[in-house]
Amino acid sequence: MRKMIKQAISVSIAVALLIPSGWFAQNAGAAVAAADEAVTVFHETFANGAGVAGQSGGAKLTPVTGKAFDGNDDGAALYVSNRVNNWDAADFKFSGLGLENGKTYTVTAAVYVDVDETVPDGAKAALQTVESYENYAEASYEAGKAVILTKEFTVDTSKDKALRINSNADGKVVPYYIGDVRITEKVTSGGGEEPPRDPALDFATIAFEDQTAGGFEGRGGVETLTVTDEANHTEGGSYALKVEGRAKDWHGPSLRVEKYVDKGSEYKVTAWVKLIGPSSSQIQLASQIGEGSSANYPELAKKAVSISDGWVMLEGTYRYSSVGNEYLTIYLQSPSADTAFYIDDISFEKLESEPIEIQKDLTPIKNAYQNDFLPTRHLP
Ligand SMILES: [Ca+2]
Ligand SMILES: [Ca+2]
Repeated sequence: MRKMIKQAISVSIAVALLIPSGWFAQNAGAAVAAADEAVTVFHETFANGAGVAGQSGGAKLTPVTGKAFDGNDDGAALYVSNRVNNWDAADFKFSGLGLENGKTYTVTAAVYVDVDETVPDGAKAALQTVESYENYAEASYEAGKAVILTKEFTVDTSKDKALRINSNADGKVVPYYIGDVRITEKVTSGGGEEPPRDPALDFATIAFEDQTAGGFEGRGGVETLTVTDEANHTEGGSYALKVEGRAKDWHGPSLRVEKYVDKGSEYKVTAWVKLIGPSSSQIQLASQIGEGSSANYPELAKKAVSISDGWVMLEGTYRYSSVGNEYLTIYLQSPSADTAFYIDDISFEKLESEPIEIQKDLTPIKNAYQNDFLPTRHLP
């Protein structure tokens, strides 16, 4: 297996995946997949600023809007300027990307140079992993044109700590835009299909009007959860769930949700909360993915709340690229252990606006576009 991976990498280095700029626009809706099944593990549009991108060398990184180009329909991009050396660039640390050592990923990045820039002969956009400078891909800059850089690579944290999007030496002073960075993971690279999952069940909003806890349990096992008519948020209803007796910041009501999740889909989680005490506190809505040391706890929303606020809505979204070995929860907690509160009208809604990121039976990209690949050099 190890040998096969090494061979695959060698082939990848020898044959850089240079895709004409028009390709991305025509195929913007298709997953860029190098295997039968690819899951997006990181996607940066720069719509909310620089994100996890960090400065390399003396580059200046400036989030911009209104700069639409092929592969960057939303116009939001990161402008990389003030360049003197080819390492004056943007770095994306593996830790910030959420990449794991030993795993194989494919990165695809859309890069653009302004139409009025002077582009020296031989100047090329480039990406690689640093500090090894391996996993190199490049594509010629052309003023006013977008290029798509793509590369499959295996994370080796003994050699590398980040992904760098820069230029070759000939392009060292050319300022450029990065419009979109997507990283996918081959989830079947270990061999064999994952067992099929049942389609997600519909989630009915939990309003506690049936006077049950609706599946909520104390996350710490010591909390007191009581269905009560002391408070209610539901229109025409009477009941809410009272949460008290917490002893730790992470204690609170928790609900298993894996049977409501289609793997790879994005969900909107909404919970209404009413503070009981102390007079002000903070309440967080989060999700737990998996159990034990490998669990993740993405925060979905948090708010500072006062008793006088009455009912307050916490809402956030999360894409379940992993179903945590069939253990997923949504839960509420508070950094102060003495916080007590009511919850009501909890909903868990699949968002249909985004494509499902897991696509099976895709033609491998190197086959689908084999006539579009050009031979290229890679740096030693
Ligand atoms: Ca963008
Ligand atoms: Ca209610």
